[in-house]
Amino acid sequence: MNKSVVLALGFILSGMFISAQTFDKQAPQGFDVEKKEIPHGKIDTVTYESKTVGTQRKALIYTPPGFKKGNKYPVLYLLHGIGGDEKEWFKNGTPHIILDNLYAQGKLQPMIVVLPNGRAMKDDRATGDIWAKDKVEAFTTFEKDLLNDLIPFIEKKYPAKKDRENRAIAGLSMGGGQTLNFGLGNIDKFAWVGGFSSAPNTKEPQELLPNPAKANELKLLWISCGDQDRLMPFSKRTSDYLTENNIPHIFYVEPGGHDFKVWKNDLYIFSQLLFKPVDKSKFSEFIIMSNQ
Ligand code: FER
Repeated sequence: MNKSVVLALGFILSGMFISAQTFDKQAPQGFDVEKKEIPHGKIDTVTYESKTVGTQRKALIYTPPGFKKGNKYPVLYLLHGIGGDEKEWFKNGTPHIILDNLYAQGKLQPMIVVLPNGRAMKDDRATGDIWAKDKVEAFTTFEKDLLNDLIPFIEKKYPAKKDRENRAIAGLSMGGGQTLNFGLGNIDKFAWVGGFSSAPNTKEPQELLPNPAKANELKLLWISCGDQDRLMPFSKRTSDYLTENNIPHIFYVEPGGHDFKVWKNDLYIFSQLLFKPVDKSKFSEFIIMSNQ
């Protein structure tokens, strides 16, 4: 074979290899184990002024290995659950380790990940009665804080791409409900939406998406849940409504309950799809990995 044929073949094969459409069905063993020898991203804590709440609020930011202020990056907003705060993902989900490992394998589009505190109230700690009415309502208030305070802060302070196609939102449980409510309610702001084990705060499908065809403007609509999770009905009713209305989406049902084993796996799979070309005809291949 001459040199140009070899080069062309190599190019085609590597393209197949790194394509967004080759995906793991579940995270392999060791995906969340820290590897000293690979490049690491960086976690920072930032404080921003919230006009919505009237306080200074905190968020964690993960910037990828090789991060350069001179480049521009897409941004993923990754939300926590009812018992958590801005540190919940970091402490229990180790996104920095999962994503470092994926970067080392060339499996991610470089992105900034923002871990906000989704309980938008003056005392936003996950202490006392986390089920109290005002604390649960603060998860609704967070929509304003996110859109009007946090996103503008991030886009001013970090080298972020600012268009909807470079903005993703995902979250677990209460944060999954927030993701679907805020993401589908603001399709002009987010093109990538991922609800992991979404909680009862998820709006009813007809309220979530009164004009279902609008969701065709999304690059990716992801709904996932553990097959043993008692909150499954909130994911299933949403997916069913989308299916009835012919809206392409991923409904990823995995073995497991309502815990970080599931959410770490979700982050592993979901993050690899972000900010890459999408083939919606492949979405059905994600359905049901459970009961094997
Ligand atoms: C509920 C059950 C679960 C609920 C919220 C949750 C507000 C959230 C769980 C989580 O975030 O892990 O009835 O109502």
